[in-house]
Amino acid sequence: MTQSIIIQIGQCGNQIGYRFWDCAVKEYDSVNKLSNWNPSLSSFFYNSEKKINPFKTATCFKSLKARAVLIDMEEGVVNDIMKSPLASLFEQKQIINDVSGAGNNWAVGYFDYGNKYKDQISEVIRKSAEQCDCLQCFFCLHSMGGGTGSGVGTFVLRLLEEEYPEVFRFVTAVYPSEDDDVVTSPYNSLLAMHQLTEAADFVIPIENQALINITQNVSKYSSSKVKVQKSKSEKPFDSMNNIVASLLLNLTSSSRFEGSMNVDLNEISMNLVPFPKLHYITTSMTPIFSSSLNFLPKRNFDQIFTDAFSKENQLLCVDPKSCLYLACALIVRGEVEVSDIRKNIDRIKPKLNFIYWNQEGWKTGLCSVPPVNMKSSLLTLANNTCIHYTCMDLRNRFVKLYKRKAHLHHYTHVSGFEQSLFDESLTSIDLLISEYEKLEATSKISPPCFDRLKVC
Ligand SMILES: Nc1nc2c(ncn2[C@@H]2O[C@H](COP(=O)(O)OP(=O)(O)OP(=O)(O)O)[C@@H](O)[C@H]2O)c(=O)[nH]1
Ligand SMILES: [Mg+2]
Repeated sequence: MTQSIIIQIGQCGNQIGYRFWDCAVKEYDSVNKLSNWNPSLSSFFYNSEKKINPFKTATCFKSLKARAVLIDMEEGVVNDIMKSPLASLFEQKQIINDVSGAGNNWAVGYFDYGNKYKDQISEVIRKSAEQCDCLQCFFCLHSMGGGTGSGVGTFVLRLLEEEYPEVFRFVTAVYPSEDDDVVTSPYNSLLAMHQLTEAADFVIPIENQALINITQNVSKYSSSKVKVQKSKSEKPFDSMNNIVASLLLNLTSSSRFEGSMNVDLNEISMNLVPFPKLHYITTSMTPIFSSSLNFLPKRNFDQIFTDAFSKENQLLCVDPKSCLYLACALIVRGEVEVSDIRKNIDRIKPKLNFIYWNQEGWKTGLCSVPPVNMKSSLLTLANNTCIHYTCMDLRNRFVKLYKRKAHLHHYTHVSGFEQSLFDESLTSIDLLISEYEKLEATSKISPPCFDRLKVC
């Protein structure tokens, strides 16, 4: 069994991380009632007191600890986690925080806080790594818009690249919506993206706008069926973050549960990333439902499959069907027949454009344990040229500010920051866009005609 460490950075990273741990505990509990230490737990948890059965104590998770590192340059979110019902999963020594935050400024996060906490971060990660017999992946969770998420997040990524070059670096990054309240978020996102392109192995970009659209669709659907009561403890981002948490649970299901057709994360990444820098993966998930709903829309597996390829279920505001697939991976969970998966791939394939040299570019994993309260689920991961529309959109927002040199001085006065970093980041995203465009030009598809942010 291999292990992974989750590194959650900034408000967004920690809030998503919290939803992940909450859902992970519930998922394990639904499978083995958490009455015994089960080896499958070791991929994301360890037992801090080896002699004690973690679940036989009155407070059942007493010695069960998350393989996590919590980093935030503000105190609020991490303090809330340490007062939450899941507090016992984390130890103070897994936390690095400061008080004032990085003020929505990548440079403050990367240079000021990165340098200030470098040794401490390195030490905490080292201790977590030492708890693992076979460390396979780091999962970094953060926003692209905030100063800590984008700045400290990508600083940590560089540190991992330097200190653990053999361990996979997965990043789940939340991209700001167009009406984001952080005015400098296009700067932070572009500066961070430059680092992600250089130092990550696999990036799952998620747009907040797509999460908002999905949650609105779900609540429209559910309010037409039943009156939904929001629980009092539910926070504003919770339903959006639950979607990201489910994605991570599905993505890691094969490393957490047995399965005859389990696929390793390395295998997935190997199949999905034909060129090292083109590692931005478009994802979709079905079924999606609100945590406050206790019923599910009835969808059979064929419908789930169709839904997964529709633009409404993408976690980016894009339509992969109208662009070019370099490769696609499916992670199916539940009691699903392999023949049903095959049949659906054959059904959907004629509707998709695959690059000429990888017409059979499908990788399928099947984990027999479904998500809680579901019979089956499907996660799609695609390396698709549609990502360049997201990049272009971000680039345009960046240029709008940069042309006027708006807010530039907040960055240039940070020690270590050179204005040339803005230009390098712009060149980096331009290269990425042109690589995807060149690939798209190898196929006959015409550019999609849609208003990207309204597709969902
Ligand atoms: N999906 C989601 N987005 C979030 C969440 N919290 C913040 N965001 C988004 O993240 C961006 C702001 O980043 P934060 O994570 O709050 O900032 P930070 O990393 O704590 O950085 P500083 O506060 O600047 O030090 C904005 O685009 C927010 O809309 C969350 O819990 N979920
Ligand atoms: Mg913050």
